[in-house]
This record gives sequence, structure tokens and C-alpha cells, in this order.
Amino acid sequence: MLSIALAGKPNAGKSTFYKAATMADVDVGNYPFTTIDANRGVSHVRTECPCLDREERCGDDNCRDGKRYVPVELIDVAGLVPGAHEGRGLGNQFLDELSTADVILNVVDASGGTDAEGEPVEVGEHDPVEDVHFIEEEMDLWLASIVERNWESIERQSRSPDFKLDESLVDMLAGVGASELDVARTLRDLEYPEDPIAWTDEHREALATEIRQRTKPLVVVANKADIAPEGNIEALQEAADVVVPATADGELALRNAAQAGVIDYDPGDPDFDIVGDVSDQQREGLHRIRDVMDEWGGTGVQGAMDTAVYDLLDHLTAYPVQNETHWTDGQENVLPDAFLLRQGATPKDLAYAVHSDIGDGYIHAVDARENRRISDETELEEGAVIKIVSDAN
Ligand SMILES: Nc1nc2c(ncn2[C@@H]2O[C@H](COP(=O)(O)OP(=O)(O)OP(=O)(O)O)[C@@H](O)[C@H]2O)c(=O)[nH]1
Ligand SMILES: [Mg+2]
Repeated sequence: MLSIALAGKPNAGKSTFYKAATMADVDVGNYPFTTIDANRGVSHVRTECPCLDREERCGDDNCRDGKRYVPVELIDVAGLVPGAHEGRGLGNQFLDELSTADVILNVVDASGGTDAEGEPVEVGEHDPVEDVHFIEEEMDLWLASIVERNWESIERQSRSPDFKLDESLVDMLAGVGASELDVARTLRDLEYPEDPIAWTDEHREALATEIRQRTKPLVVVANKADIAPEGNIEALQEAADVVVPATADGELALRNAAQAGVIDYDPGDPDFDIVGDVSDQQREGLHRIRDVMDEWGGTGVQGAMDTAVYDLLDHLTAYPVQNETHWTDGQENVLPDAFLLRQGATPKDLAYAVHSDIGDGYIHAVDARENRRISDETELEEGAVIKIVSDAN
């Protein structure tokens, strides 16, 4: 499953985001280091379900009237402070938690109501722009320390006649999610001595930064948008490439209200309807959330995850079926599964995503929308509905 990690300084709202996005019961508190051990759970990205092109909706939990929710892993780690890579705050073991993530949501307190260490201050007192880049720097330094720790082993390996730097680096960096392609492209873009013994700290740091950029893209979540002073969100939008304004707290309130039957709201909707009895105070609270949603197009929680997966990672959703006419599995469930794949993925990649046996036994694929066989080289598109014919079926 694709993995999204929430990172950021303490008290920025990571656990609130996690709680809203997973509906799991985790601690939230207005002080630094509420979270110590990482929380891992399942959330979803939202897309349009292919059933919208048919007469009937799927009618299951993952598809609400054509809004399709595709599972992803969400990880909520302890807060990071500047210097974390050398053990400040709760230290660098928490950076290790990020190693399995495919993409990072850097949760920033856009209200400026917490200082660099996450201690509460007056709203507007701290400049949130300062919190944008330190996460990347900490991650770079953490990765550089991994490279340094392992360099002796690379030097040793380099004495062997069939030593290949790229292969050794792939071995070393697989644990942080770097593929052969990531390493190949990184080496192509860097200047470095052929002999690993001649590498300096600067060479290793440059390698770490390049690899981090390729393997851990970041979305800035400008959280606490509900109380952010005028101009703070805009300043963050200028400081980083991808910024999603958000109110994690607002999303949590909406999900709770929806669960209680008080409002009609699906995660990622730009608005909600009040359908149950609410007190004046509740109504006022809901209207405050609506003001933020009106300004930014939603609460930003669903939006941040969707941006991470569909824009930054550039993934698509593909739906394997067994029956190409009815788009069902063997139990007549309509569009039972959805898989997130990289752009450029082929039917065979989908087969392997379903199961390695299905991939190994792959014979050919049928596009269920067109009801025709497609070539093995076909690049799948968002919303592809595919029957895989495999001798493992
Ligand atoms: N106004 C406002 N407050 C929020 C929002 N999101 C979270 N908070 C508050 O911010 C405080 C910190 O929230 P947490 O979710 O515990 O923050 P964290 O980043 O997990 O903190 P650590 O675990 O200490 O690193 C809590 O008091 C939350 O209620 C938001 O969107 N708006
Ligand atoms: Mg927390």
C-alpha cells in the first residue's frame, strides 16, 4: 500500500490530521511531544469511481455515490525540532519512521501560534515560513548520516574487481525507498570521484539531498487556517512549491458530526449540509468551518492526501475485475478493488499489484470499458477497468 507520512514540528496538528483522516483514537494536545510512538493506520485518497460511467453506483463503503476512496497508509510521527538528526527533541529515531513513506505531508502551524519548538505562543507571533524548510534539511542530514555510516562498507566493497558503485548504493539505499532508477538518475546528475575512497562529506551530503528529493517529495499542509492571521497562508504558498491550506481540527469536527448523523458530508467535499438537530453553539462552530472551506475549497485534509498521491507522486487508479461485462469479481461485487499505480504502469504491473502469482501467470488483459483485448505495452489511464487473464486465476 502507498504510504503517506505526517511530519512537522511538535504541536502543528499532525495527530489531529491523522485522527480526522483515519477516525482512530489518538492523543491530541496543545503542548509539544504529545505523540511519542508513531501511529500507523489506513486512510484514503479520493477519486472519481468508474461506476459514474454506468447506470448504477457500486453501493459499497469505498464508493459513496461515485466518490471513490482508495486505501493508503498514513503514518503520524513524533514532532521534529531543528537539530533532530543529531538527537535534539525526541531525536532521530523518528526520522527512521519516515523511511518507509512514499511522500511526506509537512504539517505547518500556519497560525504562527507555536514557536520553532512547538511551545504555544500568541497567534501570529511565530513566522510559519521558518517551519517550511527545516524538515527537508533534517531529512537531508539524517540521510547523509546513514550514507556516512555505511561508507566504510562501500569503500571495502570497492576493492573487489566487480564493484559497481550504483549497485552498492542501491543496496544501501533500498531501505529509504530508493529504486535503481532513483540511484541511476542521481548519479547522472551529480559530479563525484569514481573511487569511493576519494569521496568527501560534501559528496555524500549532495548524494543524500538528491536521493531525498527523489524519494521523499513534500506537500506543505498549512494547518490551523481557521485561526491563521491574514497573509500567513499566502506567505507559505510563496515559500514552498506545493501548499494545501487546511483545518485538521475542522475536518475532525465534520467527520464526528457526520458520524453522529448531524451533517451530510463526505471527506473531500467542498461543503456540507446540516441535516440533524444542532445547538446554536454547534451551528456557529460549523459555520466557522464553512468559512474556511469556502475560502480554500474544503478542509484540506482530503485535499492534501489527494495532492500528494495524484499530483506529486503522479499516480493513477486502476480497477481489476474478473467479469469484463459487469465489472465484478467472482462474488458479483462491482469494482471491488482499486490499486494506485505509477503513471506509465501497464496491465502487467496491475497484475503484479493484485498478486505476484497473477503477475507471474499473466497472459493478456482486457479493457472492460471497451470490451477489447489490449496490448501488454498499453499505459493505463486513471479509472482503467481491466480484466487480467492469468493462468493463476
Ligand atoms: N485552531 C486549530 N487548532 C488545531 C488544528 N489542528 C490541530 N489543532 C490543535 O493543535 C494542538 C496540537 O495538535 P496535535 O494534533 O496534538 O499536534 P501534533 O503535531 O500531533 O503534536 P505532537 O504530537 O506534539 O508533535 C491541539 O490543541 C489541537 O487541537 C486546526 O486546524 N485549527
Ligand atoms: Mg501528535
